[in-house]
Amino acid sequence: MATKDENSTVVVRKEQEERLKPPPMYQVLLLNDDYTPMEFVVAIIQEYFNKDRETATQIMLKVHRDGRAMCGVYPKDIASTKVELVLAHARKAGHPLQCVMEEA
Ligand code: TYC
Repeated sequence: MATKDENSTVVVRKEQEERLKPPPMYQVLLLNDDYTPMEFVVAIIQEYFNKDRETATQIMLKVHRDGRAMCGVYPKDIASTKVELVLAHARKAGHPLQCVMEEA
């Protein structure tokens, strides 16, 4: 078992690491479904993930083929906002498109 001194050292080291560590980043992914039109997904990727039409099309096709693909990597609050904006846009248009975030 660690002594009190060793425990204090462990706590201080962890606090220092947390202060120095860059914040965790989150990848935002789109998931495939059978109903959302391909063209709608391409437009979403262009609008919310700042991709050109060619790149957006490649990402959409990867989702269609593999079931999911990454659209970008962001700090937590930005990733979360993008997920909410994409879901709100898809629901308003009547599409079941799913968008999720995962720690990178
Ligand atoms: N699979 C959809 C279709 O065939 C296209 C699609 C692509 C849907 C990507 C969702 O995230 C998605 N219309």
